[in-house]
Amino acid sequence: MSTIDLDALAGRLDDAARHANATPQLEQAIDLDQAYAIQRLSIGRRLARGERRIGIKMGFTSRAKMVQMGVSDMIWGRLTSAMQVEDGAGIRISDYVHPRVEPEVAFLVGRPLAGAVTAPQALAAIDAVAPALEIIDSRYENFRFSLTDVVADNSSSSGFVVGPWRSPATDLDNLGMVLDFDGRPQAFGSTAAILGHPLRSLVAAARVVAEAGESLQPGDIVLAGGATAACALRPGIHVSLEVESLGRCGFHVED
Ligand code: 0L1
Ligand code: MG
Repeated sequence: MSTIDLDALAGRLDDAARHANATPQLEQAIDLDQAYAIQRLSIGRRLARGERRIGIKMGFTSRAKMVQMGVSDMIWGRLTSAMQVEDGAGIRISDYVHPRVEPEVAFLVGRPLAGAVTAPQALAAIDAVAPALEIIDSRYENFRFSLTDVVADNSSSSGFVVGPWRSPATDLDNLGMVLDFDGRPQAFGSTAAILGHPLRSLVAAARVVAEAGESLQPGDIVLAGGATAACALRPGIHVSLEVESLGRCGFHVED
């Protein structure tokens, strides 16, 4: 039986992300536990370079995303300080392999949360909610990957923008979302597309981090997942998201 060098695979994915160089899909068959181990080791390299872990992202939480990527399971990834883009700031397209953007909702954790929790318990643990954009950038050549490949690659998470924080009492049920490039709508969605209600994603987040022996801590950000299929970014555009009752956030893409 051949041994799989998880740390070497983590290093390969870390290099691909750091230098924006596409890498081939992983050659060896790995299981989901091994994929998450590679993700943890790969993010560990970033933390060793001084980045801070500041939360998690949930992925494949909408039917549109599952259909776009041909999968049926929810996945998650880790957010680090270097991934956060200030609302209104710019990104350089050359820092990414083939970036896409998707409209999301973010939660700000106020009290520790982990394990099997109810939606009211999850709600009681958050301090704020906000409109958010996730920049996803699979490090694999031609955006081709298996479920375990993408999990190992931090579930394609590459950057994110969080808009103004609002009261956690804001009703997140079925809020309209419009993603536009230069004022032209690219995708329309609803918060209801995120597992029926974004709070369900927070409940799932508490469960998956506990399964990994971790927890959500005060100050952590949880990205609830894309409400629409992701849209490819190109140089020179301004990206903006408007979420009903929550407000707006955005960024621009430099050459
Ligand atoms: O929904 C997600 O954020 C998962 C992203 C992974 C697949 C992709 O790169 O589109
Ligand atoms: Mg996402």
